[in-house]
Parts: sequence; structure tokens; C-alpha cells
Amino acid sequence: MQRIDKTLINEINQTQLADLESDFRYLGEKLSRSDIDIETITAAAEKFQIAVPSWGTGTGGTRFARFAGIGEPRNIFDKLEDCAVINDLSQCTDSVSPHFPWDKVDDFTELKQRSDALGLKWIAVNSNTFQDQVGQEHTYKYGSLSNTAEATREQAIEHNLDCIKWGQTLGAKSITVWVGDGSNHPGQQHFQRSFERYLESMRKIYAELPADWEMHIEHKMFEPAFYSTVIQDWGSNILAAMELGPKCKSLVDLGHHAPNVNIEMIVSRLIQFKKLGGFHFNDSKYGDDDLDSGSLHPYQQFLIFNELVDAEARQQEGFNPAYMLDQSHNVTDPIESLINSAAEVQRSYIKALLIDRDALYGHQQDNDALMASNELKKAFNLDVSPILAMARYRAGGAIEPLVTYRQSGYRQQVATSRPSAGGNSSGIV
Ligand code: PSV
Ligand code: MN
Repeated sequence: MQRIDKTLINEINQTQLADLESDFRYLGEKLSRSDIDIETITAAAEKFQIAVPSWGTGTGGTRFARFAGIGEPRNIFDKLEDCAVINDLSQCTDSVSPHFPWDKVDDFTELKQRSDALGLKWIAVNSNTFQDQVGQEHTYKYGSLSNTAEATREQAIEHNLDCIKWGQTLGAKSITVWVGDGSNHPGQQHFQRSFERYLESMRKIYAELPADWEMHIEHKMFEPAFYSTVIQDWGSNILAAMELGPKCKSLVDLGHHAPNVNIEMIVSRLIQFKKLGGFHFNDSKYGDDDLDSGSLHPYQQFLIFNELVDAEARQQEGFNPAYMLDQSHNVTDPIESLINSAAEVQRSYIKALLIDRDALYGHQQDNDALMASNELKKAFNLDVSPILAMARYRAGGAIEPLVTYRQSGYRQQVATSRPSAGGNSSGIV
């Protein structure tokens, strides 16, 4: 099943192919002077995949307002269709990450059949104990897995176990746990006791993990709690992950750190101790802005991939991070932002593959700071767009995905079949 007509993709591709082939040839020659085979790099680009967050397909918002777009997905089935469009065009987003209970359905087998038909897989499932749900007995106003009340903690544990069960039917292999638990006032919460309660709850979830599953913990510095959060930073995160066991790893959401924090070094530490579970890619200027990946700090994203490619090259044991986007699209068509962002992450990966590692290690050994830095810059400054476009083309995607998407009229089509729910509510997602 294909939401964007294959014929249309082919037709538009044909008008762009000659230019692409010429750019690709030129880049290939340039790279060959550095002994890099463009075909090897293009094959790696074709293999690269990053998951789309189901919730990213709807227009996001802030706590002030949300300005809905047209043809927004109304449920997980609509979201899946949009994800299929993203993958049809980009060919690097073959999986979706669901969030429960937002994406809860009565029949998960039916949902799996639908995703199979669209050629999409499921990756990490996300639990939600940061909001109260309809019909829920105990409130999460004062926390979930770390709540002072045992009954509330049990309810949150139960929800996570349900998520695992639903995820199993979908074929997912990990659960990502992010909690909003924390405090707004100094003294409100006993730091150690709340962390102990959190760990006790997480142990119960960990104990029920299927044999081939991992559990990923996501840290975040602030919001919704503004004074302290229980899993505030990568320190608390790795401590919890180490405490829980080898199947528990840390997940790095790029927007969840203080400004100027050296995220690539955190990534290196997590890799070293076999604790890097995965990523939520996005970009930010001030905090958890959830801006499009690579839109502000493409160099930082490249430096993170430098660490990842380095680990890959060294065949670091236990290294298999899950890549995912986690963004909020307030002023763009979410499909366009997700296509663009997936390609920007893929771009960072490809550029990192071009780094001459032996030369870099040599400069490091010689303490030649400038040449080491220039070695990275040399790869970063190369425009690898022809490689990305060729990888898409060869995999059956669009050479210029945004041009093809706009010409397809998909958004206008779904606007007629998906009537607006009305109103512009506030909300962070
Ligand atoms: C929290 O800000 C977060 O990054 C977590 O990953 C959530 O699951 C997601 O955003 C959606 O609210
Ligand atoms: Mn996240």
C-alpha cells in the first residue's frame, strides 16, 4: 500500500535525475581523491533508518495555544498513513514509535495488520504517566512511579506493563519511560526517597520485560516540574539504568539538557558503559523547544554522530542505539518537518562516515588540536546531498521529497476526508 502514487514519484524523479547523476559523479570523484568509495557511503545511507514518533504527525502547540493545521490525523490509523507517506518519500523512516494511551486501540492485531500493509514496523513504545487519563482512579498530580502513595505507583506500573503487552502484539522491542515526576518547590520532595520509590517501581516493570526487550529511561532537566525532576539528568539516568540491570539503558533526547551541555560527551560515556539505549532527535535554542533536527545546531548533531560512527567503527560491544525523532511542529506541516528532519539526521550520519578516523586518532595522539578539529570540519563542510538523494532514489523514494510531497496534494486530499475536530486548544504535544 502506498499513499503517494509511485508513478508520480517516478515522473518527478525523471525530471531531476540527470542533475543528480552529474552531482553524484562529481562528488564521487572528489571523495575518491580521499580514498572514499561513494558507493559504500550510499549503501550506508540506504540502510540508515530513524523512527517517526506517532505524536509528531499532529500539529504541536505550546501551553499558550495550538494552531491546528488542515487534515490532521484523528487517530493512530490516520497517523500511520502519514508515517507511510513520510517513508514513501524519504525511504529512511520505516518504523513508528507509538505513545500510550494516546494510540491505544481495542484491537492491536488489526493495528499490526494495518502497519504491515503500509510496510511500517513498530519500534519503542512510550508510556504516559505524565497526564491523567479518562477513568483513571489515582491522579498523577504529585507524580507517578515515584508518587508517595503506593496505589498511585501501582497504577503507573500497571500502565507500563500494559504498554509492554500492547507493544508485543505490534512487534516492538523496547519501552521508553519518561516521567514528569518532580517538584516545584524546594523542600516539596525528599530527593532520595522519591528516587528510591521510582527505582522500586521501575524494578517491578523491569522484572516483567520480555526476554528480547530493553527498557530505555529518558531524562529531562525540567518541565512539567520546574524545581527538580526525579530523572533530571544523565547522571540520575545512568545510575537508575545501572541499578536496574543490563536490559535497562539511557535514552538521550537532545532537548533535555541545559544549554551548552556537551551532549556528544554524554553519548560517549553512555557508549563506554553499554548504556546508550537510543535517541530522541530534535533541536533547541532555549530548553525543550522540540525544534526540527539540525535546524539550529547541525554541527552538534554531527559531533554526536562522530561518537556513534566511532563506536560503530570500533565495533563497541553492546552498541545498538535506537534512533527516533521527537519534535513538535507548530508552524509547519508535520509531514514536511518529519521528512526534512529524518534527512538531516541521516546527513549527520553520512558526514560522520566521511571522517578520516586514522588521521583523527593520529592528531589526537600528537595533541594537535587544530588539525584534529579541522579533520572533523573537513567532513562536516562537505555537501553530501547527492548521496542522500541517490540513496532515496535507489530505494524507490523521491529525489526531492518536499517537492514531490507538495505536488502530490496529499494534505489537501486528507483535509477532505479528515474533518477538523474544531477549536485551537493548548497543549504541549
Ligand atoms: C517529554 O518532553 C518527551 O520528550 C518524552 O519523550 C515524551 O514521551 C514526549 O516528549 C511526548 O510528550
Ligand atoms: Mn523525548
